[in-house]
Amino acid sequence: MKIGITCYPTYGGSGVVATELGQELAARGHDIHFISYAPPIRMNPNDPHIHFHEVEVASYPLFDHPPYTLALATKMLEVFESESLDLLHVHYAIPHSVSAMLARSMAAPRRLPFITTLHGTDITLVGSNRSYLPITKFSIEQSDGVTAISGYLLNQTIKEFDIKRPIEVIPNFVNCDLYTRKPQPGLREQWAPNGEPILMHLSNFRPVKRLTDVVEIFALVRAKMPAKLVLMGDGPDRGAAEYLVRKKRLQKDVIFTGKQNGVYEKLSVADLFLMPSQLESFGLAALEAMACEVPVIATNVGGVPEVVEHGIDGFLVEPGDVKTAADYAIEILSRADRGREMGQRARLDAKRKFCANDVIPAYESYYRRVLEQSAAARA
Ligand code: GMT
Repeated sequence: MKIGITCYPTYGGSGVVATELGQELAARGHDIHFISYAPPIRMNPNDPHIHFHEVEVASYPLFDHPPYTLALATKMLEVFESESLDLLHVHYAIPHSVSAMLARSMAAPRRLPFITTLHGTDITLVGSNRSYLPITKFSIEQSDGVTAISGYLLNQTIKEFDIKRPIEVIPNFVNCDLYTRKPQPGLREQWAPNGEPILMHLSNFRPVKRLTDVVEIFALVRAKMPAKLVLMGDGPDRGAAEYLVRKKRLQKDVIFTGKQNGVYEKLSVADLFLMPSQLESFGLAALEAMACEVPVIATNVGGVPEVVEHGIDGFLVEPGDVKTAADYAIEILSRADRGREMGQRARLDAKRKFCANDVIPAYESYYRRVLEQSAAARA
């Protein structure tokens, strides 16, 4: 198939899922055309089945906000025509599904079906905002296919938007061959020279991630035992976290790595992964950690319980309950065998439920179904 994929190319779960999906599909022989304002961060430009089409947004003094949605729709149509795309798959409803809807109208009477994948804040925060709700609801209803990345998100979408159309749950996934415990040589010694256990967090440091709770949890752990904290990623709450680290005099034990590539090699040196988010409709970073045999302490919110099984793959706590999270962390870290055992079970669960080898064929068969339905509707 020839598939156009649109996503946010920046550091964030939906962009990562869209890019990994494109790469997995390319490995299965499909031609993938990413359409966005910049190449997605994890995109492999050397794959002959992967192509990138840049959306150029012309500026003009009159435009306080250059109309990206329109430039994107035009580029989608252009790529459909030049590459004979079979379908468009957009990740994150706002504004991508609106652009796809416009592109499909412009392409008519030729067929350009589009699928929208809902990821989380496009529904739970942004989409339910008064300015965006009607258009998001409309573009979801108008999509030829809609998928949600967890059962939780499916239910939220139905509830918040009163959507009557079918939505398919296709969960996020991880490449289980790539995401395996394969530590980057020398990294553990660099981060924890005296063999201290390593706690890790990976995100876009947005307020929803509660990054300062990660530091609070670590401070409680560090008060009881030697340990190191590695914070991977970057974003708006980095300053607040750095301030808290200084205030608690933890500078020697906390490492800010910034944004990283090849995160599996870094996750693989961790003994524990922390994800104390206010809300997660899935929690992709937790899944990536689990695949690398790292047990997870996360919050019992949104779709997280569909990913992390309490007491098996790690532990779930209520948002803001840093004390219980720290107690669980100490329980895991003070007995190395406990952490290893949980980590191994976490990998087994990640493989059993969320392996790319199983999830990508679910997308392929969904694509085929949508193409058949849209052909039948036109006939
Ligand atoms: O809001 C974010 O944290 C980023 C957002 C995104 O779309 O980039 O993440 C959402 O999608 C991820 C990939 O499907 C999920 O793993 C995250 O749980 C989800 N975030 C939230 O629901 C807050």
